[in-house]
Amino acid sequence: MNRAALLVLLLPVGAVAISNNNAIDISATPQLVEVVPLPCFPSGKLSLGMTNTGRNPTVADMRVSADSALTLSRHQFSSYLPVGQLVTAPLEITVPRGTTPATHTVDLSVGREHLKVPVAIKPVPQRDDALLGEQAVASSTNGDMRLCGGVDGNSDSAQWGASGWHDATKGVFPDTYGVDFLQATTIGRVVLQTLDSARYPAAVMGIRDFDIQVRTGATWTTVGEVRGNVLGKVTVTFEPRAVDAVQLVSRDSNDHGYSRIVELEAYGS
Ligand SMILES: [Ca+2]
Repeated sequence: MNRAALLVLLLPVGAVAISNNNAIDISATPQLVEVVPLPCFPSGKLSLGMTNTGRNPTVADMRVSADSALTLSRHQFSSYLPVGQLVTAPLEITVPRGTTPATHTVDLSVGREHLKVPVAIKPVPQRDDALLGEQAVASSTNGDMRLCGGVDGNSDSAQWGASGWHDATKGVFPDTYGVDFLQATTIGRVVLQTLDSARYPAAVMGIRDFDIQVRTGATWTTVGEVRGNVLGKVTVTFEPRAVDAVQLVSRDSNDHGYSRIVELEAYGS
């Protein structure tokens, strides 16, 4: 083979290597993801990463795929990549209620680079709190907040931004927040945890006036009324009964602005 032929063979190989982003490292944290088949249960969170290990900045496209059992919040992660710097993006993985426990895989690829991340579908855990992880229903949800934030099992006001809920109708009441059960569930105690932190005390920012209502068939019944609350945690008890839904009706907050819930819980007794 003469030198000209050798160059013709080598040059395209080099070009292909660059266009396939062979200098991109793929990473994912954690390395094993667990998913609970409940609509508002916090699980299935993965941080996708790309690191440019080449010599020049570039733009890279990560393909994100999985088998049909898994629902992915994104199928692509595209980013400008400076040299030597980890760039990340969140991926949320959910599965429908009733999905059989098993291990699946999320496939990440950039050019010829691949990474497979195992995803373990877990059984639904035993829950004393009948609202935990169930699909929340609200009159409105502020754009900065998550509808699931009030039933995700996290009642830490310090993590308000990631794990709280408030409505989208500032200064307008009532607001409602609750859960529709899939089947009648016995409830006799509801616990409200409203925003209560050193910076934002309940007496300043929390829910002040509220009713607890339960629904049987199409009929809502008020089982508790609280007025003038200044506490972060309020428990409302009533005679246990089988109900189809539970909701909090917020009638005012201490700042007369938003209805803020860090966690709403409901128990049989
Ligand atoms: Ca929460």
